[in-house]
Amino acid sequence: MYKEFYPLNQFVAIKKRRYRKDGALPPDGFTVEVKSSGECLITYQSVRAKSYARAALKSQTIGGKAPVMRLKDYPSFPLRGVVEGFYGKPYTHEQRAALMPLLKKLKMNAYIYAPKDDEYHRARWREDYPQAEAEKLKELFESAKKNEIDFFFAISPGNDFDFANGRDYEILLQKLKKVKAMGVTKFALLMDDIEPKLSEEAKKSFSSPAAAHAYLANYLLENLCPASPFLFCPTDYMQNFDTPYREELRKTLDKKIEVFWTGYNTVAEAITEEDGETVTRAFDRKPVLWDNYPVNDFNPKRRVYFGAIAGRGRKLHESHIGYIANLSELYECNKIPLATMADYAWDCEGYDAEQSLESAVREYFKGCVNAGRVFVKENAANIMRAPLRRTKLFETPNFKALNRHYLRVYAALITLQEKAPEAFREEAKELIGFMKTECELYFRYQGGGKKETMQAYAEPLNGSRYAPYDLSFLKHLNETYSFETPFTVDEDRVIYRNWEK
Ligand code: LTM
Repeated sequence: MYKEFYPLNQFVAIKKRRYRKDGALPPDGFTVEVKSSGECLITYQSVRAKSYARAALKSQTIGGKAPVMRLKDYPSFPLRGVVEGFYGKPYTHEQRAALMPLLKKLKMNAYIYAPKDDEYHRARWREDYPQAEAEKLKELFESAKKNEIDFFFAISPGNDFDFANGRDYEILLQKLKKVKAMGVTKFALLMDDIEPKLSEEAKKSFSSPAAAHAYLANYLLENLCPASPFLFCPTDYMQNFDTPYREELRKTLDKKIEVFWTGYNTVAEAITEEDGETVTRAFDRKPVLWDNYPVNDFNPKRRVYFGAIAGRGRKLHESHIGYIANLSELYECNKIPLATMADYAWDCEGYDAEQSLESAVREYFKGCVNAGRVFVKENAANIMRAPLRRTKLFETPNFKALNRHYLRVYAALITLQEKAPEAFREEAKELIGFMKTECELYFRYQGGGKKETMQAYAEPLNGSRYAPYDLSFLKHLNETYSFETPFTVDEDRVIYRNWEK
């Protein structure tokens, strides 16, 4: 809840509101004080904090009356937001525009534009955006501003940037200056997922790729936006230990530049306070956590993650200045896990994964909450937390439990097809289709279906772009019948993390 909240059992109609800016409050922090006279004083650290304060007051007001109270709140992480940083089809202009008010509602404050498959962001970074695209970027920036969201434009030139060629520096700077002319003031240089190498010529000027990367980041900061926040994603973005690359950054990267890391692993199973402290020392600054969730551009690619964020330390805010969620290509499906990440980013100490997920489900699946809950449960497993599969129920077999399960899921899917938000129905169509087909297959199996009848299901299920987590039924069928075309059962992602010293 709020960091401080003292409501009295006395309700008053607000007669007069006064606002006062208070720079001494924590970033984006605010207070709301309602007196028994009906006078209300709101203090706020930033413009968006003023909006948060108003929303907090509104949420406490029932029937036009608010409790006499004192309330204080502020976020755990000063920088909280999302990166559109996945491999896959970039969002549409409309989706991005709709994302801004959503971020505001979630009390997030940053959007980082970094779609890996926007050619002008990565593969063709030297080229300017065509007029129509540039117009859209400008509009997007305006919409971010209107919603009090900090817009960071990121560029990924690392695949073929020639560190020995002054012209490449100039091309990059001029390109970013054109983006700056649209009003953008915050930038990011991303050097992730590249081969860190230097040409023979570049080796004459730089002792290592890290030295060249730091030089480029410093050059952009100095020439583009010396007084603005600047983010940098190093090539060594994961792992919780020091590396020669990090040692170089420590020495040469301008201290004003904020650095990303993704946790112990690219997709981090767990991130501890100790990790945060080690990485802070390695970069000689508090990093920004780029949390690769609910992104799903890695194997098993058919999964869509609906579960709550978990396994992130309660005190990571002490060693990080920011918390950024890397979204998935499935714009609409992000909304539930993102809401939990926003809760974590606002209050990592008080975060309750189950409660946060439940309120996200209630908010999103209005009118079909039970069905939404069943669907989310089937797709909640992730690298951080996964329930046991139904394998044992098939081995036993426990048909009573299995029948109950498949009937419940089937009914939920039908409800969702009728009542869930249209954008969700459209985007999750293949996943819902897979789950429904699997239920039908189960009913056939349970009714003594023939092998050929069941085999006919392999083609649609194997061809589906999306699949849920628990495919133990399909595995069981593969093991029971020797199908010509077995059902595809996706492998789990390998867990790297262990707690051995
Ligand atoms: O995580 C980082 C910093 N970079 C890439 C992302 O663009 C990608 O979406 C994720 C997940 O596959 N992995 C990366 O390495």
